[in-house]
Amino acid sequence: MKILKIAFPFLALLPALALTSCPPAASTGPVTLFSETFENAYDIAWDTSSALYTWSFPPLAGLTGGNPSGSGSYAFSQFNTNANGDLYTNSLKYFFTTDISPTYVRFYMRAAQTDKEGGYVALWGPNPYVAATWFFFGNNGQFYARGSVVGAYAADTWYKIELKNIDYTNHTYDVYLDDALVISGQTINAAADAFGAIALYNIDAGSQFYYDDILIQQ
Ligand SMILES: [Ca+2]
Repeated sequence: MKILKIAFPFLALLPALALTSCPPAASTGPVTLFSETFENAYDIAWDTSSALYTWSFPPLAGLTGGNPSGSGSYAFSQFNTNANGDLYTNSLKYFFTTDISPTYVRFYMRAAQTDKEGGYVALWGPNPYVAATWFFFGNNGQFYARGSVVGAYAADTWYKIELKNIDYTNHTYDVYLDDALVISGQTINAAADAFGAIALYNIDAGSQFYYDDILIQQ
């Protein structure tokens, strides 16, 4: 009887032990690989070595219009005072600790004008960091995603841009503007089978673009 009394409580624990010893169920939610809200200046350690831009964090309250930024009280402003020809190598950039293969990228953008090129969000492939794909505002009032027109844009208006279904086998993704699918199967540079860095930059002198809530998930 003594043995039974001792054994029974132990046996009663077996189902719990069996459950905890199982491998965890596969996660069904997205995993955030990168997030920048600009709520306290920079959330992450960007490479800010370039001296070609004026960078600031203006309150969102003074930046109305369009699809409101995702959250928070501050945005990021990139103003270019230099002559044309600023290169993406002089951008605000961040090199991922390890190469990433996200399936979803989201950011909010606002242009202060429609006649200047800039507001780039570029994703580079792994080292040597070939440009994999990029989004920007053209100097003709049109959005672009790696050479494809996304649509017309207005000044002083926030837009929500999403890259979905990023496919590293076929090197394609879908572009959403304010929750509407605008380009299906946009291409990524075939040499890039992952992303090694992200860069924000302008091209034209006197251009100002606002960014907020950059999110990269897998
Ligand atoms: Ca913010």
